[in-house]
Amino acid sequence: MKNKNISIIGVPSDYGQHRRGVDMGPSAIRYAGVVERLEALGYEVLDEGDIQVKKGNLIVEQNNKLLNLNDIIKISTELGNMVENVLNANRFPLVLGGDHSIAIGTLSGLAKRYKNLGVIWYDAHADLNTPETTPSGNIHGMPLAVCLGIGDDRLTEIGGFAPKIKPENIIIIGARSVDPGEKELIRKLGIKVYSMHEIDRLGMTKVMEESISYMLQRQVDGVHLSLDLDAIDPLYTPGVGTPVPGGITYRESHLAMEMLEEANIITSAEFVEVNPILDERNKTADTAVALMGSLFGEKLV
Ligand code: 5AB
Ligand code: MN
Ligand code: MN
Ligand code: MN
Repeated sequence: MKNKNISIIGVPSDYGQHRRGVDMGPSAIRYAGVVERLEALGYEVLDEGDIQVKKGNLIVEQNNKLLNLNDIIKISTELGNMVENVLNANRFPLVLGGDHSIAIGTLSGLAKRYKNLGVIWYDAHADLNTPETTPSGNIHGMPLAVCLGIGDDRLTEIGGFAPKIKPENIIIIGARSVDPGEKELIRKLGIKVYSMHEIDRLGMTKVMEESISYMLQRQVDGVHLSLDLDAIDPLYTPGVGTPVPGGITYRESHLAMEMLEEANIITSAEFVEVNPILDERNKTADTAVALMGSLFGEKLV
């Protein structure tokens, strides 16, 4: 039975990376009509508002391997609590970013409820860096590693326990910019990845069929969709901080969302990295909301 009650949580944080403006992502997505779109599909949508994020000058220190660590700890802790409350109210958490570092908070809340959580990481990147491997010091390149319990303790222990997820319960879809340390971790942990190569070769239909059966085989008790808008080709989503050419198309992404909806496996979702300052007339937020439409059951005909 599908959860017809959705709670929207905005996380206006740009602390996980260098490019300002991604803190306005939740506003851009609201402006693109997320509430109306989901209500039209028969959902009861409650906008819980935004997590408190302090605004000010970002610290840009040289040789810092964990930029804005303290702010990210604070935001993640609050977001984790919020997600936990939403789950306790039997509502579907729909988190709007903000840069991808916010996934640390989302997953810390989800992991309190789901002990065998599946995660679909839809992204051009693997987000598996650590303070040792990061080329940038940006924490938005680390959240998947953090949730696996790999990295700085102050991040991995958010919520009071680690790890939040198991490597065999993760599927990365859309990868095409993966750092050497991340590749090593993928191999070592046996994380399942459908890179652009597999998407080209198998087609999105097969990729999603396999992904869905993989999750069912793993007997997960929930599946979280963490969707970084940079998974999609920058042609359709130019408003992201780290665009990589050669991405997933608009239609392939809709197909992926439609197949997840048909399989009825998604129990929470987050849409991240929408930066309206870098965007063209809110195109990226519009794409995010259109994809949410498909994820929540919109039909073309
Ligand atoms: B995103 C890079 N791997 O660690 C790094 O957008 C990019 O959340 C990370 O996927 C991109 O800085 C993080 C080079
Ligand atoms: Mn990315
Ligand atoms: Mn990401
Ligand atoms: Mn990015």
